[in-house]
Parts: sequence; structure tokens; C-alpha cells
Amino acid sequence: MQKIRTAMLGTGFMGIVHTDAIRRLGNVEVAAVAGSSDSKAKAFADQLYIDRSTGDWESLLKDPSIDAVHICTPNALHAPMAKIAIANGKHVLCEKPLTMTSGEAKELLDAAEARGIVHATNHNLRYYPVVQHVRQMVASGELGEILAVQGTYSQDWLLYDTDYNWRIEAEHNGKLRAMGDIGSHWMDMIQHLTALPITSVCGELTTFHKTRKKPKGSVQTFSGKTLSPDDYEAIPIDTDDFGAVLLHLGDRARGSFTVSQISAGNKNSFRFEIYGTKSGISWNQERPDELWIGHRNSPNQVIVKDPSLLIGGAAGFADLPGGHSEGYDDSHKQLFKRFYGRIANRSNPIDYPTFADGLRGMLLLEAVAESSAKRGWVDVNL
Ligand code: SOE
Repeated sequence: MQKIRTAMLGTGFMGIVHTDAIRRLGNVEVAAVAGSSDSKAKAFADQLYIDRSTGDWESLLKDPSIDAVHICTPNALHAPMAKIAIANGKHVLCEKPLTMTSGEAKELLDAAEARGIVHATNHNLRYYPVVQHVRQMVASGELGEILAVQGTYSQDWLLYDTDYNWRIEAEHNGKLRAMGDIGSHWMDMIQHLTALPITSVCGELTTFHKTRKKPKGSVQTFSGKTLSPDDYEAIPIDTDDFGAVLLHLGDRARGSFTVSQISAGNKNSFRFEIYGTKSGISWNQERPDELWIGHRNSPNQVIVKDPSLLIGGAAGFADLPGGHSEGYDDSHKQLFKRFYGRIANRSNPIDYPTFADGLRGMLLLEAVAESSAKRGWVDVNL
């Protein structure tokens, strides 16, 4: 069987995660990598045993031997790269947030649809098996009517003013940093699970470190924690370290969540709670195989992932038996499996987040930014 040939764009933390997950699929080859320079691309290719590397992503996107691309670069490059990839008929899987503006996201969605290519936005966190179990519980009415949702996505890797990464700079990241980087996951998740659209937001974004000390070399996501702070330059910062949002969902559900990259001790703590008229659930990404189920009139439960006990289609997202953990890397594999399944066979369902979800995410991020600037509620028509 001929393998699908894919190109990796970006040589950072996500480039490594994507490359590993793609290789576990079996039917896809990471044929080339493009980086911001020949030397960075070569170092990545050497580390991950990729045959071809280049600093010239544009030429790679025009290469007829490449079928698909993964865009894992700083956010400002997503739209220009995706545009050229689509124009050259490549299938595109892009990191979130999809673009810098909703206008760009709409343009990409329209172009991808017109060209008939397969497109995805990497909201991988949907695909923990237990999370899919929650989706099935909601769909089958086990929770009753959804009344309230709450939670957080909290990290600590940008706590100190010496912590640095491209995401800090609006020019590369966009104006919304914690909200764009991890709030985008939270809002995508809650809508995916409840099937309720977010209709109004009231948010506040805060930058605690108005100046950060930028190391004079480049810093990989999460790795700044181990740098020694001897060679920095001070630069002004206007992207958010923290954000809080009140939400309306659907006709009458209500909710709230926070995002933070300065919460000591929270490494990658994505938590959500969903409460319905019958029961509630609570999940934390740092303990991904466990699900708390709350009852009013009987003892609460904690269930542990076991494909034989997951309901509906949720078992299809677990590749290992009960007691064998499935985590962050696996969530990517599950999404990529479906993306490439669709490329291989267009009669497969679109059961992964597309550019339409990426566009919805951008509209929500813009609404949160507007709300924070005007200190009031903003309606969203998704
Ligand atoms: C950094 O905050 C980051 O890598 C995000 O960009 C990812 O989307 C999240 O899954 C983990 O944290």
C-alpha cells in the first residue's frame, strides 16, 4: 500500500509531538520538514530521522510529491502557509488557534472547501477516551438538560518574567496569548461535549508581566524553565497571562472558565465540570483516565478508562485495554487517524475538528477580546 506523504512545517514542541503521532499511524510517512532556517530544519530532521529538510517552506508546499501538511509554526504563519498549501492541493492539518483573525479563518475555510481538500484544526484534547465517554453521556441524556459548565486551563510555564517563548509576542502569536493558546481548547471542548454553542461572553484579560526578559537565543515551548537567566533583554508585553470569562451557552445554560499561564504547580491542568438536571461530571487532563460523576441521591463515582465500559462510540477512541493509560500523545494519534482516514477514503465521516471549528474559535476569541476591551458582554453568532 502506498503511504500518504506528509510534510511537517515547524520544528518546535508541537512539530515533535505531531511527527511522533503521525508515525504511529503506519500509513503516513513524514517525508520532509521545513523550518525557519535550513539549519533548524536539518537539526530537527537529524533528531527525528526525516530524510529531507529545508528552510524554504514555500517550495516544499509546491512539491507535487507531498500530499498533506501539518502546520505547527507560530500562529502568524498559519494563514500564509495554509493558503499556499491549499492552492497547491495539499490536505492541511493546522495547529490552533487557526489564524490571527476570523477573516483569515473564513478565507481558509472557503478556499479549502472550494478546492475539495481535507482540512483540520488540531483540537486534539477532544480525543481522550474518557472525554468521548462524557460526550456520549451528554448525548444520551444521562446528565439531563445541561445547566452549568465551569473550569480552567491553567499552566505555570510562564510564571516568571524570565520565562519566554514566541507566544509572548503578539506579532508571532496574535494579541490573545493564554486565551488563544489554551482558552481556545477550553471553549472548543465545552461546545463539542455539550453540543451547545457559546452565544455570549463577558471576559477580562490580564497581563501581569508588562515587561519580560527575553533570552538572547530561541526558547522551545515549556523548556524556558531550565534556562539560567544571565543573558536577557527587557521587552514590553501586551499578551495576556491570565483571563476569566463568563459564558452563555445555547438557550439557557451558563458557565465560566479561567485560563492562566502563571498558576504555580499547574503544569497542563485542563479541567471542566458539566452539570445537568440529573447528574454532573468533572475531568482533569492531568489525570486523563479518570472521570468523576456526581449524583444528587446516590454515591458519587470515579470511573477509570476501560474500553469495554465506555459507552456509544467512545471505545473507538481507546486503543489500549483498561488500566493502560492513554494520554496527550494518544489524543493526537486519534485525531490524525481520522484526518488521514478521510484523505484515504472520502466516504469516511468528518469526525475531527475542521477549519469551520477553527473559524468558530477565532470568532469566540475576538468576542472575548472585544468584551475585555469594553468591559462588558458581547454576543456571538456562530
Ligand atoms: C502550550 O501552552 C501548549 O503546548 C499548547 O499550545 C497546547 O495546545 C496544549 O495542549 C499544551 O500546552
